Amino acid sequence: MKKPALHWQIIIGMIAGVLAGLLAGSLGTSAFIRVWISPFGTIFINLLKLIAVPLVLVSLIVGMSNLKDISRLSPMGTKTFVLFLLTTIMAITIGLLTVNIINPGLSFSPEKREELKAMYSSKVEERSAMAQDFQTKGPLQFVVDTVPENLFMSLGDNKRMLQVIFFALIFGIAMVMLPEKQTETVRKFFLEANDIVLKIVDIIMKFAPYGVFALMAGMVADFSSGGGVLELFQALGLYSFAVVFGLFMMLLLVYPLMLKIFTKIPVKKFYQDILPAQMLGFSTSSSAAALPVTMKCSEEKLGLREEVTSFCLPIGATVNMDGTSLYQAVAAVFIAQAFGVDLSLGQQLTIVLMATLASIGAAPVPGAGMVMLIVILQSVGLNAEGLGLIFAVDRILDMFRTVVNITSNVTVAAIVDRMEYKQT
Ligand code: DAS
Repeated sequence: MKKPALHWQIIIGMIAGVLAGLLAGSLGTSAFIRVWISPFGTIFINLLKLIAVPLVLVSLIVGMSNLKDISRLSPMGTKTFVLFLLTTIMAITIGLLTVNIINPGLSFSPEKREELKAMYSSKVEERSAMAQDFQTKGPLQFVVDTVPENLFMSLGDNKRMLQVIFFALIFGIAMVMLPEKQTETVRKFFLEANDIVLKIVDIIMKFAPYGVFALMAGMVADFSSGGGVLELFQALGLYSFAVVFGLFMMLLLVYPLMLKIFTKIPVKKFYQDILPAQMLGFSTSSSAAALPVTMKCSEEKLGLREEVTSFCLPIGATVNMDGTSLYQAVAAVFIAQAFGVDLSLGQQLTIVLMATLASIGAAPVPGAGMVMLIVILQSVGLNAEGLGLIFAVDRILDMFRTVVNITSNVTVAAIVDRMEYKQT
């Protein structure tokens, strides 16, 4: 019998994982899932992250070597960053509109607020420390962090993806500036290395359905056996609806409109072609882990040029996180509402600025958006205590916002590709 296509295998793995998690949660055997099933999910994510850095390094250098002359890079870079900023601000605006219409935080009773603050205060402290670090260094810290002090340290840490990109860009620029004769051996090396890395991606992806099964079973089992607080779930249900509704507005309105205006790619084909990357982003909650497949779908199915995808996608995975910025806007207002804090328009505009900076600084790994949210809360005078309200559903919402992050990056890459190569 012919095996179903990879994304169907991933969907089957995901559904089986949810059912296994629910069964374990209801039978009280979540410990079995955590001990014997979840490790395979971790191994799968680690394999993808293992290949993310070599892939970004090699594909960017290969992409740069395709730029016949250096003059191509600046127009492409300018178009890319303007589009990144445009989509991020649209995402945050949609997030603020959605949360101010649905008002999820107003469904809490006063006594509930006290109970929830006590329940979650411990978890919030550890994240506050990470965000405190960000605060003391200031909002431009992510610019300073982009310039690596030691390449091998950068290669060794997925959270330093921006530093790997920085090195790959300057390496590629220097290579293109030298006469082609002088660098043909190095160019050939990186071309062959790129083929090998993509082959490794193929091999890893054979395990995707099993890895996704393990990830989903572990996450659902934890969630349902947490003895959830019913009232909390009602408010969290509204909050989650506000986030997911805003994210779907991006997927169903903003990106299709941008594709129609700026490219000739049919929206249906676009979403069919990037579905495996979206599904992987959904189940791993990591744009970095899904990056290898995102690049593969963009080049092999959408037919985008390598010099565009290898420039836009790795950088986009790190600095262009529309889903994350939308979520941060909704979460900040939800927390303010739940704690009875009225945010002025000025404070909501501060959220726009901080959510833009925070989504640039967030790493493309699970839960990154949550850490940066503390910075936003503090920028509008809300204490990080509020994180406790949303801690239980963060991992689930992370899956949806990662899909939007990935979709936004491919949309921008498709537009830049069209603008750079008019003849398509
Ligand atoms: N999980 C992040 C990503 O990989 C998004 C987030 O944490 O908000 O895109």
